[in-house]
Amino acid sequence: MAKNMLDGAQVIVDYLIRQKVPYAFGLCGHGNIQFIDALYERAGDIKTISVHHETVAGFMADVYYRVSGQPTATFTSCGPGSANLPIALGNSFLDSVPFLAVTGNIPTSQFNRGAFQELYRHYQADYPSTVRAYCKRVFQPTRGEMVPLAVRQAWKTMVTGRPGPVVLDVPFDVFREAAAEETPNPEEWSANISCRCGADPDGVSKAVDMLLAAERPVILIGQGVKYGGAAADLRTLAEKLDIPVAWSASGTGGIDSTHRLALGLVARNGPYQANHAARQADVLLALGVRFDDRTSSSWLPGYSFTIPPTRLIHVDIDPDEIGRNYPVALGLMADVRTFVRQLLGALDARKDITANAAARAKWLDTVAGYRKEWEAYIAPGFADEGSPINPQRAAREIDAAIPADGILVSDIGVHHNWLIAFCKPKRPDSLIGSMGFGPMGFGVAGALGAKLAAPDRPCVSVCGDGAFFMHASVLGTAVEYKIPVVWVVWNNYAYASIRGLQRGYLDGRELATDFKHPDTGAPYNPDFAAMARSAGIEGVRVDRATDLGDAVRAGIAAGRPYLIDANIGADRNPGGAGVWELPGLGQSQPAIGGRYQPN
Ligand SMILES: Cc1ncc(C[n+]2csc(CCOP(=O)(O)OP(=O)(O)O)c2C)c(N)n1
Ligand SMILES: [Mg+2]
Repeated sequence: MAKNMLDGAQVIVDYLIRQKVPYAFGLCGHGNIQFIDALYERAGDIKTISVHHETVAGFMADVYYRVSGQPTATFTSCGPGSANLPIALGNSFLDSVPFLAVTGNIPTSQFNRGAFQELYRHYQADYPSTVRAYCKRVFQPTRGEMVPLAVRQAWKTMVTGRPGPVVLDVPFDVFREAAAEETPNPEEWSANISCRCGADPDGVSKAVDMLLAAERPVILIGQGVKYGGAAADLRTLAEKLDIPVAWSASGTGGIDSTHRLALGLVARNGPYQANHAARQADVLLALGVRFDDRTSSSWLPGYSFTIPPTRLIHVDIDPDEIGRNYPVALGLMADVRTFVRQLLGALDARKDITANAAARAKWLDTVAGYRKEWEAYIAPGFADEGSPINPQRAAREIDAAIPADGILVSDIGVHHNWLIAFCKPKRPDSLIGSMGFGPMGFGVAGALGAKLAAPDRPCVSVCGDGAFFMHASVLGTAVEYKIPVVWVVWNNYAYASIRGLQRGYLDGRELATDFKHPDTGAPYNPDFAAMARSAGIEGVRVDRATDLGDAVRAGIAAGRPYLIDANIGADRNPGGAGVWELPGLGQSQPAIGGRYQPN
């Protein structure tokens, strides 16, 4: 190599450092040892975290971003190593979270010869086809000199517009080929690009007219409000117009859930006041939310929404999400924060914004009535002292034990449904979950990323027994890198969310959904607390609701990795005011209230 030349791997690592990436998460293989060598050279500037399953690396990178706003990188080898990554890519892609996945591939000189670990039967070195549906974009430089362009374009694509994970697939020889004397300068290529585009000014004024004329307005917030940094402005807007705010699962925490205008989650398991207000709204202002089936009661009119006659104002940075599932009275492509600021500016310019104040006050009273009905409906669950622990009570005990600045990362399963229904998050990152792809393991591993992003804040993972067993390798990673997270294993001896579907829809024909001892038929699971201890982590078992909060507090106070094996009942599902119907499996009914039919 010519003097002063950086090779492909060095260019990528240097570029990451220039983009202030503090961590690279990954797992070795022959396909990426040269990249790891470049990380070795710069160990003082970027820390390498070696995990025990590639998915863990992806989930850590994902949640690191959700907490800090800083994208990081993963590194995986060719063939199976990178084939373990698409679950994490899909998760981040559907939840619009950026990270740069540096994947190794076979040497270009061996393309299409069927070398060890080459996917070649359809096209040479074909990892890009594997991940095309799972990420925002794939780059595959095939000469060293292509690397600087690829890395800067990959980064820019990842962070601009609607963010998402991007794959940089690098053949073995390209890591070591001369690439450039200098890396591209982020100041020139991505740091100064703003995607904070506002909405068309006519659209802003129409939105103001519609909101001021509304008698039963509701604001619905999604993830765009949280990751777009719009929470503070959103609150100002809601207070200024006295409009109640509901959220999708991904929008949870976009407004303090104890705020007087906070309605709650719109979903099957969402409270009466949230679903019942949203479906009666005359104007619904939807901000950075994509109306998936979970948020929209499977799009059945009259449960979560009734659009039309509700007039929908839908604002999103990605116009593909506008008009996907509901007709719009007004659709505006814009960054949510910029749009909310535009609205606030336009409202300041209006002389009188109180025209409908009496109707609005009546609407808030009506909604308060729904809230009372909901609170009476859920009250008994909090008083249950039985063992196994009542799941509603468990959610409340765990939530109450985590300090206001704490971060709860949930996994996927029935425990997640309980948590999003009964936790009271105060900040945008108080309760983190995956709602697009929903891969098991997200919360098991994601909590490690959360703790690295916020070392001074308590980080608790609440995960199913199924998911924890699937990804128990995290215990080792927490020990090796001294990452003091608390795992609460929501142990219900089953893939309970799926068993619940068999019970509810398939006449209880249960198969392949619970964990049983082969001889006794008794519920079976490994002893998770002992498993933690075998890894050098403190582990305790909790069987009673009254002990659960203390266990969580003790785990947080320990300042070391800690595991709580919590024995939690699975015989009930979190009921709410919406539905989730799977086509062909019959009709669902909400647990409270019914279908709304406008006159
Ligand atoms: C990787 C992966 N495999 C399968 C599923 C389908 N799935 C969704 S929830 C669930 C059950 C999870 O069981 P557990 O972790 O014990 O959580 P629980 O529902 O019991 O709270 C399954 C299998 C999934 N989401 N992700
Ligand atoms: Mg379970």
